[in-house]
Amino acid sequence: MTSETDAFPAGFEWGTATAAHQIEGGNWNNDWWAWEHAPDTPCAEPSGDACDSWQRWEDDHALVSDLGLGGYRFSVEWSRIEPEEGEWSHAAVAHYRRQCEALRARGVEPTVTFHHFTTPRWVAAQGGWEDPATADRFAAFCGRLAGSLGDVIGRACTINEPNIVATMGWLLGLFPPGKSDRDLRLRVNDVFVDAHRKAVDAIRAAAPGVPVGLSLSMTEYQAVDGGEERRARMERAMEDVFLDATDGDDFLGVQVYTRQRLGPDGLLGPEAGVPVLPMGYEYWPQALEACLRRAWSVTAGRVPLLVTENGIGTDDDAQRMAYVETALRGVLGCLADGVDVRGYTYWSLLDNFEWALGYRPRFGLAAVDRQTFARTPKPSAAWFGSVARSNRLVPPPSTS
Ligand code: GCO
Repeated sequence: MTSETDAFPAGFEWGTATAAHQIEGGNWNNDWWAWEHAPDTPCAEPSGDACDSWQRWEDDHALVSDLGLGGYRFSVEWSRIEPEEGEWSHAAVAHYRRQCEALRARGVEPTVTFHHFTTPRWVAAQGGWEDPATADRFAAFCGRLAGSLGDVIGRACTINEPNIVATMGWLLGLFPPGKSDRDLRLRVNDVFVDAHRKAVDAIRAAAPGVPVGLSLSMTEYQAVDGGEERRARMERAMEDVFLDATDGDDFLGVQVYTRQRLGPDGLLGPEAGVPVLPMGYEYWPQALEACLRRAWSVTAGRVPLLVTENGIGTDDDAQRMAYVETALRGVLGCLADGVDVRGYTYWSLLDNFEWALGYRPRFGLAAVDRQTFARTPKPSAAWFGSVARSNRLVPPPSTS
Protein backbone atom coordinates (compact mmCIF):
# COMPACT_ATOMS: atom_id res chain seq x y z
CA MET A 1 0.00 0.00 0.00
CA THR A 2 2.48 2.66 -1.14
CA SER A 3 2.30 5.36 -3.71
CA GLU A 4 4.57 6.24 -6.62
CA THR A 5 4.65 9.97 -6.00
CA ASP A 6 6.35 11.77 -3.16
CA ALA A 7 4.34 14.98 -3.62
CA PHE A 8 1.49 15.88 -1.28
CA PRO A 9 -1.59 17.66 -2.64
CA ALA A 10 -1.57 21.46 -2.84
CA GLY A 11 -2.84 22.90 0.43
CA PHE A 12 -1.87 19.87 2.50
CA GLU A 13 -1.41 21.15 6.06
CA TRP A 14 1.81 20.60 8.00
CA GLY A 15 2.04 21.21 11.72
CA THR A 16 3.25 20.15 15.11
CA ALA A 17 1.54 19.85 18.48
CA THR A 18 1.78 20.19 22.24
CA ALA A 19 -0.58 20.16 25.22
CA ALA A 20 -0.91 22.58 28.12
CA HIS A 21 -0.14 20.25 31.01
CA GLN A 22 2.79 18.72 29.16
CA ILE A 23 4.59 22.00 28.42
CA GLU A 24 3.24 24.98 30.42
CA GLY A 25 4.42 24.16 33.95
CA GLY A 26 2.70 24.84 37.25
CA ASN A 27 -0.68 23.43 36.25
CA TRP A 28 -1.52 22.58 39.87
CA ASN A 29 -5.30 23.03 39.82
CA ASN A 30 -6.19 19.92 37.83
CA ASP A 31 -6.62 16.21 38.49
CA TRP A 32 -3.25 15.32 36.96
CA TRP A 33 -1.22 17.47 39.35
CA ALA A 34 -3.03 15.80 42.27
CA TRP A 35 -2.47 12.39 40.66
CA GLU A 36 1.24 13.05 40.21
CA HIS A 37 1.56 13.81 43.96
CA ALA A 38 -0.69 11.06 45.30
CA PRO A 39 1.11 8.76 47.78
CA ASP A 40 0.66 5.70 45.54
CA THR A 41 0.96 7.48 42.21
CA PRO A 42 2.08 5.38 39.20
CA CYS A 43 3.71 8.53 37.78
CA ALA A 44 7.48 8.37 37.28
CA GLU A 45 7.77 12.03 38.34
CA PRO A 46 5.62 15.18 38.66
CA SER A 47 5.15 17.57 35.74
CA GLY A 48 6.56 20.49 37.76
CA ASP A 49 7.79 23.31 35.51
CA ALA A 50 7.35 21.19 32.39
CA CYS A 51 8.86 23.27 29.53
CA ASP A 52 7.94 26.60 31.18
CA SER A 53 5.83 27.35 28.11
CA TRP A 54 3.35 29.42 30.13
CA GLN A 55 6.21 31.94 30.03
CA ARG A 56 8.15 30.80 26.96
CA TRP A 57 5.39 30.26 24.42
CA GLU A 58 6.97 32.85 22.12
CA ASP A 59 10.08 30.65 21.92
CA ASP A 60 7.82 27.76 20.93
CA HIS A 61 6.07 29.80 18.26
CA ALA A 62 9.44 30.91 16.85
CA LEU A 63 10.47 27.26 16.47
CA VAL A 64 7.23 26.46 14.63
CA SER A 65 7.47 29.34 12.18
CA ASP A 66 11.23 28.98 11.68
CA LEU A 67 10.56 25.42 10.48
CA GLY A 68 8.05 26.75 7.97
CA LEU A 69 5.12 24.85 9.50
CA GLY A 70 1.69 26.25 8.75
CA GLY A 71 -0.09 24.87 11.81
CA TYR A 72 0.41 24.58 15.55
CA ARG A 73 -1.93 22.52 17.69
CA PHE A 74 -1.92 23.31 21.40
CA SER A 75 -4.39 23.00 24.25
CA VAL A 76 -5.87 25.41 26.73
CA GLU A 77 -5.94 24.48 30.41
CA TRP A 78 -9.55 24.43 31.61
CA SER A 79 -8.45 24.76 35.27
CA ARG A 80 -6.60 28.01 34.54
CA ILE A 81 -9.60 29.50 32.73
CA GLU A 82 -12.28 28.23 35.15
CA PRO A 83 -10.38 27.58 38.41
CA GLU A 84 -13.59 27.07 40.35
CA GLU A 85 -17.11 26.41 39.09
CA GLY A 86 -18.42 29.65 37.64
CA GLU A 87 -15.19 31.60 38.25
CA TRP A 88 -13.78 32.83 34.95
CA SER A 89 -10.22 34.05 34.50
CA HIS A 90 -10.18 36.77 31.90
CA ALA A 91 -6.42 36.94 32.37
CA ALA A 92 -6.02 33.28 31.34
CA VAL A 93 -8.31 33.75 28.35
CA ALA A 94 -6.30 36.82 27.35
CA HIS A 95 -3.11 34.76 27.64
CA TYR A 96 -4.43 32.15 25.19
CA ARG A 97 -5.79 34.86 22.92
CA ARG A 98 -2.34 36.43 22.76
CA GLN A 99 -0.97 33.04 21.72
CA CYS A 100 -3.49 32.67 18.92
CA GLU A 101 -2.91 36.22 17.69
CA ALA A 102 0.88 35.76 17.78
CA LEU A 103 0.65 32.54 15.77
CA ARG A 104 -1.54 34.17 13.15
CA ALA A 105 0.87 37.10 12.94
CA ARG A 106 3.52 34.52 12.05
CA GLY A 107 1.25 32.98 9.40
CA VAL A 108 0.68 29.88 11.56
CA GLU A 109 -2.86 28.58 12.01
CA PRO A 110 -3.73 27.76 15.63
CA THR A 111 -5.62 24.56 16.34
CA VAL A 112 -6.92 24.80 19.90
CA THR A 113 -7.71 21.67 21.90
CA PHE A 114 -10.26 22.42 24.63
CA HIS A 115 -9.56 19.31 26.75
CA HIS A 116 -6.25 17.46 26.60
CA PHE A 117 -6.33 14.84 29.38
CA THR A 118 -6.55 17.27 32.32
CA THR A 119 -9.73 18.11 34.23
CA PRO A 120 -10.13 20.88 36.85
CA ARG A 121 -10.06 19.66 40.45
CA TRP A 122 -13.57 21.10 41.04
CA VAL A 123 -14.94 19.00 38.15
CA ALA A 124 -13.13 15.85 39.31
CA ALA A 125 -14.43 16.45 42.84
CA GLN A 126 -18.01 16.32 41.52
CA GLY A 127 -17.48 12.94 39.81
CA GLY A 128 -15.56 14.07 36.77
CA TRP A 129 -16.32 12.10 33.62
CA GLU A 130 -18.36 9.53 35.53
CA ASP A 131 -20.98 12.23 36.06
CA PRO A 132 -23.16 12.87 32.99
CA ALA A 133 -23.48 16.50 34.14
CA THR A 134 -19.80 16.99 33.26
CA ALA A 135 -20.79 16.92 29.60
CA ASP A 136 -22.83 20.06 30.25
CA ARG A 137 -20.10 21.66 32.39
CA PHE A 138 -17.61 21.07 29.57
CA ALA A 139 -19.93 22.31 26.84
CA ALA A 140 -20.61 25.51 28.81
CA PHE A 141 -16.85 26.03 29.16
CA CYS A 142 -16.34 25.45 25.42
CA GLY A 143 -19.10 27.81 24.41
CA ARG A 144 -17.92 30.63 26.64
CA LEU A 145 -14.27 30.23 25.58
CA ALA A 146 -15.17 29.94 21.89
CA GLY A 147 -17.06 33.20 22.28
CA SER A 148 -13.79 34.87 23.34
CA LEU A 149 -11.38 33.13 20.96
CA GLY A 150 -13.56 32.27 17.98
CA ASP A 151 -12.17 35.04 15.77
CA VAL A 152 -8.55 33.92 16.27
CA ILE A 153 -8.90 30.11 16.34
CA GLY A 154 -8.14 28.30 13.08
CA ARG A 155 -9.62 24.97 14.17
CA ALA A 156 -11.23 23.71 17.39
CA CYS A 157 -10.56 20.23 18.76
CA THR A 158 -13.07 19.50 21.53
CA ILE A 159 -11.50 16.55 23.35
CA ASN A 160 -8.13 14.91 22.86
CA GLU A 161 -8.31 11.13 22.90
CA PRO A 162 -11.41 10.59 25.04
CA ASN A 163 -10.83 6.87 24.54
CA ILE A 164 -7.44 7.04 26.23
CA VAL A 165 -8.72 9.13 29.14
CA ALA A 166 -11.55 6.65 29.72
CA THR A 167 -9.41 3.51 29.32
CA MET A 168 -6.35 4.68 31.26
CA GLY A 169 -8.43 6.31 34.00
CA TRP A 170 -11.27 3.84 34.51
CA LEU A 171 -9.96 0.50 33.19
CA LEU A 172 -6.16 0.35 33.48
CA GLY A 173 -5.93 2.73 36.44
CA LEU A 174 -2.77 4.52 35.23
CA PHE A 175 -4.47 7.91 34.77
CA PRO A 176 -6.71 9.72 37.27
CA PRO A 177 -8.95 8.65 38.96
CA GLY A 178 -7.07 5.30 38.81
CA LYS A 179 -10.08 2.98 38.68
CA SER A 180 -10.48 -0.43 37.11
CA ASP A 181 -14.13 -1.05 36.27
CA ARG A 182 -15.14 -2.30 32.84
CA ASP A 183 -18.74 -1.11 33.05
CA LEU A 184 -17.78 2.27 34.46
CA ARG A 185 -15.28 2.78 31.63
CA LEU A 186 -18.04 2.21 29.08
CA ARG A 187 -20.26 4.72 30.91
CA VAL A 188 -17.40 7.23 30.84
CA ASN A 189 -17.15 6.65 27.09
CA ASP A 190 -20.79 7.66 26.82
CA VAL A 191 -20.29 10.83 28.88
CA PHE A 192 -17.40 11.80 26.59
CA VAL A 193 -19.52 11.18 23.49
CA ASP A 194 -22.26 13.38 24.93
CA ALA A 195 -19.69 16.01 25.92
CA HIS A 196 -18.24 16.08 22.41
CA ARG A 197 -21.61 16.46 20.73
CA LYS A 198 -22.65 19.25 23.09
CA ALA A 199 -19.27 20.96 22.77
CA VAL A 200 -19.55 20.93 18.97
CA ASP A 201 -22.93 22.63 19.22
CA ALA A 202 -21.69 25.15 21.78
CA ILE A 203 -18.58 26.07 19.77
CA ARG A 204 -20.56 26.40 16.55
CA ALA A 205 -23.11 28.64 18.26
CA ALA A 206 -20.39 30.86 19.74
CA ALA A 207 -17.93 30.81 16.87
CA PRO A 208 -19.79 30.11 13.62
CA GLY A 209 -17.51 28.91 10.84
CA VAL A 210 -14.66 27.59 13.01
CA PRO A 211 -14.06 23.96 11.94
CA VAL A 212 -14.62 21.64 14.90
CA GLY A 213 -13.93 17.98 15.58
CA LEU A 214 -12.33 15.63 18.07
CA SER A 215 -9.01 13.83 18.06
CA LEU A 216 -9.02 10.08 18.57
CA SER A 217 -6.19 7.76 19.51
CA MET A 218 -6.19 4.88 17.05
CA THR A 219 -4.07 1.75 17.01
CA GLU A 220 -3.56 -0.82 14.28
CA TYR A 221 -5.11 -3.84 15.98
CA GLN A 222 -3.97 -7.08 14.34
CA ALA A 223 -5.66 -10.43 15.01
CA VAL A 224 -3.23 -13.32 15.44
CA ASP A 225 -4.24 -17.00 15.49
CA GLY A 226 -7.94 -16.61 16.18
CA GLY A 227 -7.84 -13.16 17.76
CA GLU A 228 -10.49 -11.77 15.41
CA GLU A 229 -13.26 -11.62 18.00
CA ARG A 230 -11.00 -9.93 20.53
CA ARG A 231 -9.88 -7.45 17.89
CA ALA A 232 -13.48 -6.61 17.01
CA ARG A 233 -14.31 -6.09 20.69
CA MET A 234 -11.25 -3.87 21.18
CA GLU A 235 -12.02 -1.76 18.12
CA ARG A 236 -15.64 -1.29 19.19
CA ALA A 237 -14.85 -0.19 22.76
CA MET A 238 -11.71 1.80 21.96
CA GLU A 239 -12.56 3.46 18.67
CA ASP A 240 -15.88 2.84 16.93
CA VAL A 241 -18.02 4.32 19.71
CA PHE A 242 -16.15 7.59 19.08
CA LEU A 243 -15.84 7.29 15.32
CA ASP A 244 -19.63 7.01 15.24
CA ALA A 245 -19.86 10.21 17.33
CA THR A 246 -18.11 12.33 14.69
CA ASP A 247 -21.07 12.41 12.31
CA GLY A 248 -21.56 16.03 11.22
CA ASP A 249 -18.14 17.20 12.46
CA ASP A 250 -15.87 19.28 10.26
CA PHE A 251 -12.89 16.95 10.68
CA LEU A 252 -11.72 13.84 12.52
CA GLY A 253 -8.31 14.09 14.15
CA VAL A 254 -6.55 10.70 13.87
CA GLN A 255 -3.68 10.05 16.31
CA VAL A 256 -1.59 6.94 15.76
CA TYR A 257 1.66 5.56 17.19
CA THR A 258 1.83 1.80 16.90
CA ARG A 259 0.01 -1.50 16.50
CA GLN A 260 -1.23 -4.03 19.04
CA ARG A 261 -1.58 -7.75 18.29
CA LEU A 262 -4.46 -9.72 19.76
CA GLY A 263 -4.83 -13.46 20.19
CA PRO A 264 -7.93 -15.31 21.39
CA ASP A 265 -7.04 -14.42 25.01
CA GLY A 266 -6.35 -10.75 24.38
CA LEU A 267 -3.33 -8.55 23.85
CA LEU A 268 -0.04 -10.16 22.86
CA GLY A 269 3.23 -8.47 23.66
CA PRO A 270 5.69 -7.13 21.11
CA GLU A 271 6.63 -9.54 18.34
CA ALA A 272 10.11 -11.03 18.49
CA GLY A 273 12.46 -9.09 16.27
CA VAL A 274 10.40 -5.88 16.24
CA PRO A 275 12.13 -3.01 18.08
CA VAL A 276 10.40 -1.86 21.29
CA LEU A 277 10.41 1.86 22.11
CA PRO A 278 10.77 3.62 25.53
CA MET A 279 6.95 3.82 25.56
CA GLY A 280 6.90 0.03 25.79
CA TYR A 281 5.23 -0.51 22.43
CA GLU A 282 6.59 -1.62 19.07
CA TYR A 283 8.27 0.57 16.48
CA TRP A 284 5.46 0.32 13.90
CA PRO A 285 5.08 3.43 11.70
CA GLN A 286 2.96 1.48 9.22
CA ALA A 287 0.10 1.82 11.72
CA LEU A 288 -0.74 5.33 10.51
CA GLU A 289 -1.78 4.18 7.05
CA ALA A 290 -3.80 1.27 8.44
CA CYS A 291 -5.66 3.51 10.89
CA LEU A 292 -6.38 6.25 8.36
CA ARG A 293 -7.86 3.64 6.04
CA ARG A 294 -9.97 2.17 8.85
CA ALA A 295 -11.19 5.57 10.04
CA TRP A 296 -12.16 6.46 6.48
CA SER A 297 -13.98 3.16 6.08
CA VAL A 298 -15.83 3.21 9.42
CA THR A 299 -16.96 6.84 8.91
CA ALA A 300 -17.81 6.02 5.26
CA GLY A 301 -15.81 9.06 4.16
CA ARG A 302 -18.30 11.42 5.80
CA VAL A 303 -15.66 13.45 7.66
CA PRO A 304 -12.31 14.73 6.32
CA LEU A 305 -9.34 13.28 8.21
CA LEU A 306 -6.44 15.13 9.77
CA VAL A 307 -3.44 13.45 11.33
CA THR A 308 -3.41 15.47 14.55
CA GLU A 309 -0.73 13.34 16.22
CA ASN A 310 1.91 10.94 14.95
CA GLY A 311 5.43 10.66 16.26
CA ILE A 312 7.95 8.63 18.20
CA GLY A 313 9.49 8.81 21.63
CA THR A 314 13.13 8.00 21.00
CA ASP A 315 16.67 9.23 21.75
CA ASP A 316 17.68 8.16 18.24
CA ASP A 317 16.82 11.09 15.97
CA ALA A 318 17.64 9.10 12.84
CA GLN A 319 15.05 6.56 14.00
CA ARG A 320 12.59 9.44 14.39
CA MET A 321 13.13 10.51 10.81
CA ALA A 322 12.86 6.94 9.53
CA TYR A 323 9.60 6.51 11.48
CA VAL A 324 8.07 9.70 10.07
CA GLU A 325 9.24 8.89 6.55
CA THR A 326 7.50 5.50 6.66
CA ALA A 327 4.39 7.03 8.23
CA LEU A 328 4.24 9.73 5.55
CA ARG A 329 4.75 7.14 2.80
CA GLY A 330 1.60 5.53 4.16
CA VAL A 331 -0.27 8.86 4.04
CA LEU A 332 0.71 9.19 0.37
CA GLY A 333 -0.70 5.72 -0.21
CA CYS A 334 -3.98 6.74 1.42
CA LEU A 335 -4.17 9.93 -0.66
CA ALA A 336 -3.49 7.97 -3.85
CA ASP A 337 -6.50 5.79 -3.00
CA GLY A 338 -8.84 8.73 -2.39
CA VAL A 339 -8.72 8.90 1.42
CA ASP A 340 -9.33 12.57 2.24
CA VAL A 341 -6.37 13.36 4.51
CA ARG A 342 -6.02 17.11 4.90
CA GLY A 343 -2.80 17.36 6.87
CA TYR A 344 -0.15 15.88 9.14
CA THR A 345 0.83 17.09 12.60
CA TYR A 346 3.97 15.73 14.21
CA TRP A 347 3.77 14.97 17.92
CA SER A 348 5.53 16.85 19.44
CA LEU A 349 7.26 20.19 19.03
CA LEU A 350 9.09 19.71 22.33
CA ASP A 351 10.39 16.92 24.52
CA ASN A 352 7.77 17.21 27.25
CA PHE A 353 5.92 15.59 30.17
CA GLU A 354 4.78 12.21 28.86
CA TRP A 355 2.12 11.67 31.53
CA ALA A 356 2.75 8.70 33.82
CA LEU A 357 6.14 8.10 32.17
CA GLY A 358 7.39 11.58 33.01
CA TYR A 359 10.14 13.13 30.90
CA ARG A 360 11.84 9.91 29.80
CA PRO A 361 10.23 9.39 26.36
CA ARG A 362 11.44 12.17 24.06
CA PHE A 363 8.95 12.88 21.24
CA GLY A 364 10.17 16.39 20.47
CA LEU A 365 11.52 17.93 17.32
CA ALA A 366 13.36 20.08 19.86
CA ALA A 367 15.07 19.06 23.09
CA VAL A 368 14.39 21.09 26.24
CA ASP A 369 17.00 21.61 28.98
CA ARG A 370 15.28 20.66 32.24
CA GLN A 371 16.98 23.51 34.18
CA THR A 372 17.42 26.35 31.71
CA PHE A 373 14.43 25.41 29.49
CA ALA A 374 16.58 26.22 26.46
CA ARG A 375 15.07 24.72 23.31
CA THR A 376 17.47 22.94 20.92
CA PRO A 377 16.08 21.78 17.58
CA LYS A 378 17.15 18.27 16.56
CA PRO A 379 18.21 17.33 12.99
CA SER A 380 14.72 15.84 12.55
CA ALA A 381 13.26 19.35 12.97
CA ALA A 382 15.20 20.68 9.99
CA TRP A 383 14.26 17.65 7.91
CA PHE A 384 10.57 17.82 8.84
CA GLY A 385 10.60 21.53 8.02
CA SER A 386 12.05 20.77 4.59
CA VAL A 387 9.27 18.23 3.97
CA ALA A 388 6.66 20.79 5.02
CA ARG A 389 8.09 23.65 2.97
CA SER A 390 8.54 21.53 -0.16
CA ASN A 391 5.26 19.65 0.41
CA ARG A 392 7.15 16.56 -0.74
CA LEU A 393 8.49 13.53 1.06
CA VAL A 394 12.14 14.40 0.67
CA PRO A 395 14.39 11.62 2.03
CA PRO A 396 15.93 12.16 5.47
CA PRO A 397 19.64 13.08 5.54
CA SER A 398 21.78 9.96 5.26
CA THR A 399 23.02 8.91 8.63
CA SER A 400 26.16 7.33 7.22
C1 GCO B 1 -1.59 10.99 23.59
C2 GCO B 1 -1.55 12.38 23.93
C3 GCO B 1 -0.19 12.99 23.99
C4 GCO B 1 0.97 12.03 24.20
C5 GCO B 1 1.45 11.47 22.88
C6 GCO B 1 2.63 10.52 23.09
O1 GCO B 1 -1.89 10.71 22.43
O2 GCO B 1 -1.41 10.18 24.48
O3 GCO B 1 -2.32 13.15 23.02
O4 GCO B 1 -0.36 13.82 25.11
O5 GCO B 1 2.03 12.72 24.80
O6 GCO B 1 0.46 10.73 22.27
O7 GCO B 1 2.22 9.40 23.82
